[in-house]
Amino acid sequence: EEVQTVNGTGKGVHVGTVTLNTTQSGTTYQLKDPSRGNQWTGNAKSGNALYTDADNNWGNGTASDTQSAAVDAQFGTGVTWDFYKNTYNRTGIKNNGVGASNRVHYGNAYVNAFWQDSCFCMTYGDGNGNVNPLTALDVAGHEMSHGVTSATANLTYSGESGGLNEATSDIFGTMVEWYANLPVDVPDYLIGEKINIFGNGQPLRFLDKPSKDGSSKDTWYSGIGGIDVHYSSGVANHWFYLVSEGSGTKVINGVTYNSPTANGSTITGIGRDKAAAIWYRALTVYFTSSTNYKAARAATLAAAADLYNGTNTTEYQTVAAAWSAVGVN
Ligand code: ASN
Ligand code: ZN
Ligand code: CA
Repeated sequence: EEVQTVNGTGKGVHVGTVTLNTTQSGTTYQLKDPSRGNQWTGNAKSGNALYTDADNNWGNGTASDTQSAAVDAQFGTGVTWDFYKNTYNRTGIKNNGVGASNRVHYGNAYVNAFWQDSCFCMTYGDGNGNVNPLTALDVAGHEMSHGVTSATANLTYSGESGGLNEATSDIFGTMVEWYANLPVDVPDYLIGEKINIFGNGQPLRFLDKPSKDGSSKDTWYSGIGGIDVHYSSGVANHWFYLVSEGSGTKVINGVTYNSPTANGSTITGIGRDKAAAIWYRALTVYFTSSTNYKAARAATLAAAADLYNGTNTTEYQTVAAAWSAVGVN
């Protein structure tokens, strides 16, 4: 059977109307992207079978339509691929050109999503009431970035290194959302604002002041390695926001942020692109599986010196000041 790449269209629950590179096999289309390592999406309700379609027009944007969450997931893997490729020249999660896969509609009203190294795949639930699929872009970027972490520093998923692992996914999940810049998902420094995980519209996490979620920590303390990694991540998420945007109150795309400093300092941001580039270099060059917060400070300082011409720079000093502002000295 002759196989070729073709341009399809889709309508997702979260991403709206998008174009998708798909595969034509005979008279059938497959939700598989040969231009990005054959990344594909399957249906967990059908043994993770690859989605196929007769006219290459996928989904109607409603959660009740089985293809719509698949459009979100497939588009999310595509944007995440493009983000890593075009920002860091990383070709796929393992930087080997191989695409990952997605499984959508997992479980019943399952309110989570997860990455697994074993299948090189992400799995998404349909969320509250089976109408809030976890397939939003920041979640997709978060989950795929767990794959990048596994393939690089391999930060152990417990203790302080576990918090750094989680923060890495929140940082790059956020960067993926900014990279896509969709009109229906205006970028922010929030995680999970589109998936209504609590049923009241509150985001899952807040990067400017992580404690807004009621559990995450804004500041490092001895013993933070003993809490859930999704809460100890707050210290690095807070660091990322401060380096990007600075301390205090700021309205960005209509969202009001208010980022505190634990030591009373005032920080001026250097922009998210530089903050993320520093984190990416630290992750891929300096972090190891056992990196803790103290070591992350040293690693990001080394990365900033590499990228921005030494230690006598605004970038280097902002990295240092932001760590001090979150209690990592
Ligand atoms: N969605 C969660 C995460 O990516 C799943 C988990 O706890 N591993 O962190
Ligand atoms: Zn995670
Ligand atoms: Ca977001």
